[in-house]
Amino acid sequence: MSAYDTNNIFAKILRGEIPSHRVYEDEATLAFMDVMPQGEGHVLVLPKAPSRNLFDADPATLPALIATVQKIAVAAKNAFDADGVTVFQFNEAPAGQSVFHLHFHVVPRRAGVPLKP
Ligand code: DGP
Repeated sequence: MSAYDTNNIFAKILRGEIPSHRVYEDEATLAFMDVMPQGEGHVLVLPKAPSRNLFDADPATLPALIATVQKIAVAAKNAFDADGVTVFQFNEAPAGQSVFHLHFHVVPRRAGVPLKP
């Protein structure tokens, strides 16, 4: 596995070097809207700690991360009057990861509306 790249796009967003539509932030995590949403209200949730994905993440950072995923899932369900929420996460390119800073996808879902590819 490659080392963490400090110039990945989410590292730049975390440093404020490129814009994002932030919806939540605390000392350990950040959440912002996905620019290529697979559904209305698609949010990305990141730890501020630099980890490429779950394989190199410090376990100590994970409780705060999953707590923010839960906050965003509840808020997104309410904000979009959703019937449910899909949460997913990829590790390494063969598994679908394209940005190499650990993140969770949180997507509000409506009955009968599939995710966009
Ligand atoms: P993945 O690494 O496959 O889990 O997905 C990365 C996601 O990041 C993808 O849904 C698109 C999104 N994305 C890529 N570049 C940017 C960006 O510059 N800003 C935002 N907000 N999202 C991005």
